[in-house]
Amino acid sequence: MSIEAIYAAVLDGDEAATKAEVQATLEAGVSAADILYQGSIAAMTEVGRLFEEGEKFVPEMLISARAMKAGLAILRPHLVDAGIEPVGKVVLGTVKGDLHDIGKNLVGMMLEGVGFEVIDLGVDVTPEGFVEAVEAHRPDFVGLSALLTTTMPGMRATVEALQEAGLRDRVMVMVGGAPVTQSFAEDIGADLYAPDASAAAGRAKTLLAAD
Ligand code: B1M
Repeated sequence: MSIEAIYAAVLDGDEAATKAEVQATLEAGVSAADILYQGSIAAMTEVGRLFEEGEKFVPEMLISARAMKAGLAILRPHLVDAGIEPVGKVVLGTVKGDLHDIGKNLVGMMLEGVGFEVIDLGVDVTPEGFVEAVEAHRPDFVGLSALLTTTMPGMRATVEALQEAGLRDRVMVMVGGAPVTQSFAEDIGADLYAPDASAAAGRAKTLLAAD
C-alpha cells in the first residue's frame, strides 16, 4: 500500500488494484490530496505522454482512465472533507444531431485525470443546452465534441449562442472530434482545439494556468 502502487495500478489499468491500493493507502494515513496528485494524476499524465508517443493506444488509455475513475470515487469524499478544489470546471457534450460519445467520454476521463471537475451533458446537445449549462455551472471551459461533418456546424452555432447570451467572455471553448481541425477551430472562434483526449487535458490545464 503506497502512492507508488497506486501510480502503477492506474498506469497498468488495473481497476481492482487501484481501488484496493487507494483504500489501503488512505487507511494508512496518507492524505487524499497526495494520493490524487502524486498517484492518480501523475499516472494519467504519464498515460497521456505514452499515448502521444505512440506507446499506448486508445483502449489502454480507456482502461487506465476507468481505473483512475474507480480510485477517484473512493477519494472524492475525502477530497471534499479536506477542501481540495478541482483545478477547474468543464461542461462537456457532443453537439446536436451527433450520438458519438466514446471519444467525448475519454476526453472527460482524461480531464478528470488531470484534476478537472467535468459536467457531462451527454450527446445530441443543442446550443441552448450548452448555454443553459454554462449559465448554471459557470465552468472555465465548455467542451464540444463532433464526429460527423454534418454536425460540426453545431459547434459554430454554440459559439454564436454563447455570444448572444453574453457568456462568451466568461468561458473558453474547447473543440475536438475526428473531423475537427485546428483551422476549423480558429474559424469558429474556439479557444482550444485538441486532436485527442490526452492533448485536450494537457492543453486545457496549460491554457487555464496561463489565463
Ligand atoms: Co459513426 N461514423 N455513425 N457510429 N462511427 C463515424 C464517425 C464515420 C467516420 C464512419 C465512416 O463512415 N468511416 C462516419 C462519419 C463520416 C463523416 O461525417 N465524415 C460515421 C457515420 C456516417 C455514422 C452514421 C451517420 C451512420 C449511419 O447511421 N448511416 C451514424 C450517425 C449517428 C449520429 O450520431 N446521429 C453513426 C452511428 C454510429 C454508432 C452509433 C454505430 C457508433 C457510435 C457509438 C458511440 O459513440 N456510443 C459509431 C461509431 C463507433 C463510429 C466509428 C466507427 C468510431 C468512432 C469512435 O468511437 N472512435 C467512426 C469511424 C472511425 O472513427 N474510425 C464512425 C474512437 C474514439 C476514441 O475516437 O471519437 O475520434 P474519437 O475521439 C478522439 C478524438 O477525436 C478526440 O479525442 C478522442 C480520444 O482521443 N476528441 C476530442 C473527440 N471529442 C473531442 C472533444 C475535445 C477534444 C478532443 O474537446 C472538447
